[in-house]
Formats: sequence, structure tokens, C-alpha cells
Amino acid sequence: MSDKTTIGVGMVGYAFMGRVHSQAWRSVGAFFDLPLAPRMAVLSGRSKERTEAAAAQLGWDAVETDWRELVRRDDVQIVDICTPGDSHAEIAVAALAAGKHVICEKPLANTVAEAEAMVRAAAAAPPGVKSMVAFNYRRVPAIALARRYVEEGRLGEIRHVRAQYLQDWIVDPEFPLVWRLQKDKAGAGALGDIGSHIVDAAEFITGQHVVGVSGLTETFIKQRPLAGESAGLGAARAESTGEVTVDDAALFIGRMSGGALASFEATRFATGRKNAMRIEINGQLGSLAFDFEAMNELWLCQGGGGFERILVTEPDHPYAGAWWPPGHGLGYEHTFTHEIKDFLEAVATGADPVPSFADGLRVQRVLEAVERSAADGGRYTNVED
Ligand code: 4PW
Repeated sequence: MSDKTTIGVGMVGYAFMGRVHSQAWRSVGAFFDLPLAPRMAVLSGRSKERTEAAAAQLGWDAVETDWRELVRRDDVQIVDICTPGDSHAEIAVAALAAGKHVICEKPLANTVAEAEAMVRAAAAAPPGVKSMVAFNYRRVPAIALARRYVEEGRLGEIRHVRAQYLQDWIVDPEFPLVWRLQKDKAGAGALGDIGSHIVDAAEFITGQHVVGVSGLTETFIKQRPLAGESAGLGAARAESTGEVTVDDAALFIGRMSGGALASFEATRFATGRKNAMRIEINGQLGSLAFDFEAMNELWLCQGGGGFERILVTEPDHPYAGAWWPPGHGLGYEHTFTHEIKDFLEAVATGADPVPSFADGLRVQRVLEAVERSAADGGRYTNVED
């Protein structure tokens, strides 16, 4: 029997993100020595039958069909929000007001106004109540190592950030109109869903903020079959069609607060690229390059030579020592385990977890500036504070 203090978790949503968060809550205590032991207390979803089935499969003790009941429960101290963006703000604001710690999927919200309300709620929450936005790629060991190298000054002054997030899961025009393709549910398309990740990663690694952008967006397929039941990024298709109301791709360039020039590409139409979240940083003394499709590798160039491959599986690399012997590698799900580990440590120690809701709001403002720029033919647009 563990003598650790148990902390109850309530999770809202059980689709793709809910499944991967469940895996993280279930495994985190087995691999990291944490001050708190999470208990997977309650799962909430609208359909009783489906939520019960998901809870049984994923390891949750009880279910609620209304997230408000979950927030009210005494056995829930942490609320984990894994729903589409249209409900993030309402759930987070209620949970924080009830004195619950909140971890919320990205992007933080669907609009800047909602994100601002969440930041206000985090500031007004009872003392010690923590909140974090779940930009999981910060917790890829190679990306955390890249930040460490930049902080150590190995690259010198940063000149360029070149970031891409390339997927191809909606290349087929017959792929159905899932919630990620609907503005009222998702807020934005590739820009918000995956563009937000590369903005956060660029800011995290360099320590600089995006201060202005010039962007273009496009929706290549404007009508799609309506979606039936969903699974992962997919869904069954129905006979009738509906309008795609978000971007399929977003390209933007930008200036960063420390003087770097940045370029970003977020698309779901990069045929053959499944989850190529890539970032290259060029500095005065060296460069770094990363591609999530080879997530255990970081490429480093120092001095005048070419790039050398670093296998990021050594015990002194971020997070890696908790897992397998060198060379055995980690996967997508580990990034979530790492973020849950960091969040639990912050809750236990009273430290402020990062990325905070304020960090999430800053990303939201960048996304909104890209949309304003794109609506104005790509005009350079400042990211408003
Ligand atoms: O957060 C992202 C998602 O919304 C993910 O990491 C990948 O792209 C997988 O699904 C989408």
C-alpha cells in the first residue's frame, strides 16, 4: 500500500485526447516518483452508455453525464478537460471557481475573449489552485533538450525559426465533416489544432514570443459528407454533406521578440506526412532540427560543420531516465505522461505549472492575428497584448 496522498481526478471527454490522457494518469505513478498519487475518480460524457464503456476500458471508477456534477464532486480535486474547444472556457471557469486544479487541452479556447476569461478565472481562483494548458510537445524529450541547449547558449543569438506541422488525414474529399472541421466546435482548423503547437514549441524552445505575423489560410475542400460516430481523428460518413467552416491549411511568417524571423506551416493536406511536427532553429553559433516522426532524435549543428544526430534516450536527457535503457525510445503517449507528471508536481509543491493559461492566451492571440492578417490579404499584423 502506498502512503502517498491521493488526489482525485475527473476527466471530461473520452475520445482521442481523453484516451491518451487516461493512459498518462494510469501510468504516471508507475514510472515517476511523485508526491501525489492520482486516482482516476470520474469520467464525464454526454451518453451514459458510451461513457460507462469508456470508463471501463480506460480505468475510471465512476461516470457522470453532466460535467457540472463532476466539478461539484468532493472526490474530484483535478479537472482534466479533453473536450472540443467550444466547452473549454465554461468548464475551466466553473472548475476554478469551485477550487479545482485544471489541466485543459489545447488550444486553450476557441477565441481570445474565452481565453481571457480563463486567465481571469485562474487569477481569481482560491490560493494554491493550479491551471495548465496541455501543449504536450513541450514534453517530448528532444524538444525539452532543444530548449536546454538554447538556454545554455549553444546556438548563440537566434536568427531563424522554421516550424511545420504536416498531416494528411483529410486529403480525401470524402473524409467526413468531423468536429475538428467545424468552426463553432473547434474555433479554427489546422491553424488552431496544429498551428498552435508549433507556435508554442517555437516560443518554448527559443524563449521568444511571436510579436507580429503575415498569414495566408485556405480551405481546399469546402463541402464534406456529414460525420457519423467518431473515433480518433476519423468518423463514419453519412449520405448528406455539410460546409467545412475552418481552414485546411495556414501558412504564416512572423517576427519574434528577440529579433528572430520565423516561418510556420500548418496543414492537413501534406500527402504522406502523418504527424510531421518539425522545427529547425538557426543561431549565430549553431542550429537544431527536430521532426516528431523521428521523435527520439534531435539534430545539432555547432560551429561550421553539419548536423550530428543525438539519440535522446540517455538518462540525463529530459524525462528519459524514468523509462527504458538508452536506445529503446519513447512514443506519442509518453509526452502526455510527462505533462501530467509536471502538473502533479506543481500541484504538490505549489509551483506554477507551465504552460500557464496566460501562455495559452498568448498563443491564441497569435492565431487570431494570423486570421486577421489572412482576412486582409496577408498584411503584416501585430499580435496584440
Ligand atoms: O493536438 C493534436 C491534435 O489535435 C495532436 O497532437 C495531433 O494532431 C493528433 O491530433 C491532432
